[in-house]
Amino acid sequence: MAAQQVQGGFQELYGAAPEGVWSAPGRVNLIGEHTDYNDGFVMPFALPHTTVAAVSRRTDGRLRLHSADVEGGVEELRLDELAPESDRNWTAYPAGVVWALREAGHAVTGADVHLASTVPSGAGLSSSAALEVVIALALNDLYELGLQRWQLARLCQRAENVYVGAPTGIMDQTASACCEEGHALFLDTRDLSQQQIPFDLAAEGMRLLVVDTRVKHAHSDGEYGKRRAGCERGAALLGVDALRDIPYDGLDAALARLGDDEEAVRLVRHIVTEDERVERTVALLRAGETRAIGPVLVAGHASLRDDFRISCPELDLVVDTALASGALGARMTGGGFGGSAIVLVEASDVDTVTKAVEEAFAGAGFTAPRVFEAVPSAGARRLS
Ligand code: GAF
Repeated sequence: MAAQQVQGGFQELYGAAPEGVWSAPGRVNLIGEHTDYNDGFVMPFALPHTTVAAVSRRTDGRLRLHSADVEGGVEELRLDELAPESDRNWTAYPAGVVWALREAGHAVTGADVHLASTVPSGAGLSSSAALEVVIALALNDLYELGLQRWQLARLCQRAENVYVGAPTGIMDQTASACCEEGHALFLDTRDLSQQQIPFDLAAEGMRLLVVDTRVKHAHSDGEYGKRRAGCERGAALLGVDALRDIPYDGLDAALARLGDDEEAVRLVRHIVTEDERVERTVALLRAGETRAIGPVLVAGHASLRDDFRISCPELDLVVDTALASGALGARMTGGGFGGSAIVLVEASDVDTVTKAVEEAFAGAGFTAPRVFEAVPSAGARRLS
């Protein structure tokens, strides 16, 4: 998305040039799903798809919002009237960030905003986090708040949890705020410590495809919250603060303690094995054994499908078809119940695997998927 275009759009709407233009990317998660609200490990990377915001400050306590991607004119909100769960529209995300900044004591007195995005929405690629983070970064710069990237991510998560009312973890906002080009982000969600892991598949003759199934997912729907509550219940039954505290070699003992509580057994098993899969993926990448992460991705999908039960027929079809047509690995990515899958392939197999998935979808009578290559890209930044 070109900065000049968004800058020009701002000028037309508000009659003056913006003070600056910022961008924040969507993400895909390589491995580590639903571990972030269990204090566990995740490993996302930023997409080249971004949300771009042209922004200027205001001093009159008003927030004016406009998106090139949404029908309708400028939305005007009063800062002193912002209230959690009062808004069910897209404006809740940027307004929630302003609310969270002010609630944390930061003197934000208003803003004019014009946005445009190339992050597909409802595809499990964190369009909401991109929208939150671009606003947080812009206001942090313009109001000279001095907040660090991880602090901006926390405030954005608070906006999403409290203002929007979706009980998500910290992965997506941190990915959008902190990822670096050519790297995946190994994030410990307990203390937000981060390691940038070089992840350049092209140099090794591979590609990572994203397959957007076009099945829309939504986090505020009840199933995500039910999984989260179920994990918290599992931790309480096992007497730990979070499921992160169950070591992988203590899993069998923990499951034995849960007895015939089948629901808790399934959720705990997914989280504990998924944390181990993230650590194994990091070790393999560090050892230069990139192709060996394929089976780890496949095991992650099986766990999400069978234990966590958040896959859907379209996601399973992508994974099964990709593997049957020669992919090195594949799994659903993100919150689940639709959205996207990722597929690790040899560069020479991209066309074969893509065609096989498209044909399988047509054969099953599903909406045609959108397939694109994901290249680890830059995190949020100021463009001008
Ligand atoms: C969604 C949430 F927003 C994240 O916090 C994370 O829990 C993810 O689903 C699943 O790993 O993207």
